[in-house]
Amino acid sequence: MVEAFRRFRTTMNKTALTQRPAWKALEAHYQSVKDAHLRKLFADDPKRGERLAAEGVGLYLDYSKNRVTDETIQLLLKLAEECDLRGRINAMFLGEKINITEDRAVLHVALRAPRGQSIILNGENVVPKVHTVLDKMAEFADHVRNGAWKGYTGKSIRNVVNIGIGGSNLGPVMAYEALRHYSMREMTFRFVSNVDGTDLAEAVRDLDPEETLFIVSSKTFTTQETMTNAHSAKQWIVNRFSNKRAVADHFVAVSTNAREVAQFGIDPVNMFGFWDWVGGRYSMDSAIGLATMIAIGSKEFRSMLAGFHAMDDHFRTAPFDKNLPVLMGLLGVWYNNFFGAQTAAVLPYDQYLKRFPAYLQQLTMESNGKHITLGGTRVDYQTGPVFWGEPGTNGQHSFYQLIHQGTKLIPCDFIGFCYPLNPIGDQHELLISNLFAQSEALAFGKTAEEVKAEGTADALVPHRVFEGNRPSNTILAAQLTPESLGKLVALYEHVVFTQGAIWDIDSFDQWGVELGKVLAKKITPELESFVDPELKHDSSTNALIRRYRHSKTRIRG
Ligand code: G6Q
Repeated sequence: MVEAFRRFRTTMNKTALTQRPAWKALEAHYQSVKDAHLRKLFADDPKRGERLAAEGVGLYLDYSKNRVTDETIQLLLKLAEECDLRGRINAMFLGEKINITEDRAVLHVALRAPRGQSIILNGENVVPKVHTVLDKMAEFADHVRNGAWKGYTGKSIRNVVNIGIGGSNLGPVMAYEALRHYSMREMTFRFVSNVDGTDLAEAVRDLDPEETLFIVSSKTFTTQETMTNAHSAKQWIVNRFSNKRAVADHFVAVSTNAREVAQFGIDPVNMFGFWDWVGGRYSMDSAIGLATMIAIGSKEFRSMLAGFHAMDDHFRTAPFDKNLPVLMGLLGVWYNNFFGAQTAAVLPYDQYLKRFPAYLQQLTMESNGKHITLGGTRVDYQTGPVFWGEPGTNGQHSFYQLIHQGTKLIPCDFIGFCYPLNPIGDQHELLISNLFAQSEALAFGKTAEEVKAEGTADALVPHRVFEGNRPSNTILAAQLTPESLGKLVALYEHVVFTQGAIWDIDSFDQWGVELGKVLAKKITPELESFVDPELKHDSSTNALIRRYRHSKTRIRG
């Protein structure tokens, strides 16, 4: 690791972000455009809506409803150059150890590289290894889907339960929900993550153990929540069959830790591997996607990978002014660092994408929620915003009020598909007209004159005015397919990358999750122990522990 830091320090451009000429120019530029209204920007440039758009690998990005001028975009692109975004992209694709605090390469792009491509890491081409695992997954998925894989009593598998948390859960569950339309409907898929016993209990309560397969998904195979749930699931199986040998027929593992997998009782033959250069939140297209592959089949899974790869190529090769992830990443920086926006919303107008915002929360916030630069100093600017969202149109009837008329600026990403997967009457037209209407209303609003002209009583006029000038991107794709999902996820992965490069942070570590884990380990035995003087926390934590013990004892009786 020391070597990684040394190597990095000699190559890094030491100019602090806020001292860069483009940053300073953007600060000055912000003062001149901050009050410009989208109404005027559109009125002055009738072609703006077509001009400020970009298309890549079948995704159409309309970024015209952003509070930018051509000069803003030029300055943001200049900032990207000054921050050597191009160099950082190349470094990632070349397998350099850009995750410097963990001294690791960041090669999720290799997970979707086509057979025959070469990506060299430590002198070895990693692409063949990726395809060996994919082939093994495909063979296994086929066996489960066609009933050839049998449980302990000889019955075929009808239920698959993925046990994993964080990156080993959010990607698989998001992808399963997103691609449910393509999934094998005769089978049931469940995803257990929380150490709260309710999660496992509710997931298995109506399942027949004879027909249930557990996938224990854990890169490390030591994560407390996952291993606790996996051991409870193992007990559920052993209790049912009164024989430990049943474990081998009802459990497979996805991990990098063969030793722990074998110790758990899973035949290492049924372990699907991946590598330390795949970060948890970037792993849904590795073996961590096994549940997804069983659900949709290996052909569709590979088409999802092709979608990822197409976006990787676009990100690597497209000029920055036509590069979707670069443009979106820079626009995010513009609002985060110049307008002071604290949050960003993602609003997919597709019910299948209901877990997409939760997935993006981890991707964006775990990656860019950092306050130390690659050089080891504290940043003097804002980094990653709070990311949140819900599918439309549901959100319209809850939190959109605040986006339209609240006091906070919330840049939004609207996502829509032109062809529905479930055409029922005119419902899709209603859905998409709502999407377009929302971005229009946010941008242009409604003036006091317009409200008055409708005959509104004077006292009500201010309440019914929409100021507008609320920025948004709209991303349109033809249809939600495995391939378009791959493109969409890769788009956001690279948006995160772009922003991390600008903010000069390590988007691939997650030290911020460690402290809580350590403290929880210390507290667990204290909840059961009644030797009060042993409590050595702050007075608040001590009081909470005592309160918990007391209440639990009273309920237990
Ligand atoms: C993601 C993080 C984290 C990780 C989980 C699960 O980037 O590393 O969310 O995925 O902590 O870890 P395991 O897969 O090792 O159980």
